[in-house]
Amino acid sequence: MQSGLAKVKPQESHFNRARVSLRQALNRYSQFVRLPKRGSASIELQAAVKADLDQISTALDKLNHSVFRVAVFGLVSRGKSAVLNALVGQKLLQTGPLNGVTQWARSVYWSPPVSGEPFQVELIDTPGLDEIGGQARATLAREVAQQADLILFVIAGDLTRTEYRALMELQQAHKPLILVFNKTDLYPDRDRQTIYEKLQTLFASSGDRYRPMLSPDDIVMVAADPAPVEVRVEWEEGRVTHEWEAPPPDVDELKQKLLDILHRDGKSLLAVNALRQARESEAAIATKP
Ligand SMILES: Nc1nc2c(ncn2[C@@H]2O[C@H](COP(=O)(O)OP(=O)(O)OP(=O)(O)O)[C@@H](O)[C@H]2O)c(=O)[nH]1
Ligand SMILES: [Mg+2]
Repeated sequence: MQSGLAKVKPQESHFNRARVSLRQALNRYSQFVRLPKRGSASIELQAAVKADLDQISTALDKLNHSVFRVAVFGLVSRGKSAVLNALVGQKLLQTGPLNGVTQWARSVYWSPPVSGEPFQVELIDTPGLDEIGGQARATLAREVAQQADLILFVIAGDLTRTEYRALMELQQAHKPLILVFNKTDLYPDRDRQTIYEKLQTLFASSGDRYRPMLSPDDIVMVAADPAPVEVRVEWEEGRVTHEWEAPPPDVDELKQKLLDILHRDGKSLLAVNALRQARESEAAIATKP
């Protein structure tokens, strides 16, 4: 006999359990904030707990609104901002040939067409990892990576040693990671393929704990802002001119990859990350006297 209950997908059940758990954590600790004790020390303590509670509340809001965060990292001028512009289909973020165009983390929003699941995707742009001072760079990268549900790492050719190290650091956030090989328009087909194959080989042996745990499937090739090409224009009267034309962005492979991940794992990833954040906030509350 068929059960009258609708079958709940595992993704949904993780998601719902995460919501219940976050709501319970909020109730548990908000009583503490609502019933203030006397004395200035306890007022300070309550203020500190309130900040942790706000983080749990933000995590719950993010779950309730299915906001999926994608953060982009890479060295200066690899085309991080251009990749995000190409995904949203608008030039919202400033791009340019000088190093260090992006100086602060900034978000743009993308509503991708995922059947049945109205995800809102927050795309977080960041400054080049080699742009701002050492400690500040590391702290910002760690904070943004912690808040993200997925990380894009943009390169524009062979992986440099600095990029390799940065990838290793980002891996510590334990988030799914896509390696985006941008500016492919600048390479002849054969060179582009050679670089791609080298990257695939580098990540094929991910069993080695000193190598980033990326699968070759997680490497995509894009041209977010292809350089203008000279085109020959033949006019009706027989006149021929040469003009420069910018080809449209090509980020289809990346878009498809993101849509697949959202569809397959989006809700589970949201749930896992919200719970992780709540656990960190609860641990922070527990350390307060
Ligand atoms: N040829 C080519 N140029 C690109 C491509 N994507 C970006 N660029 C150019 O590369 C330069 C840097 O692009 P940005 O998007 O500003 O790079 P970024 O990584 O955000 O740079 P910072 O914010 O300075 O770290 C710009 O002049 C872009 O037009 C591409 O696919 N092909
Ligand atoms: Mg930028």
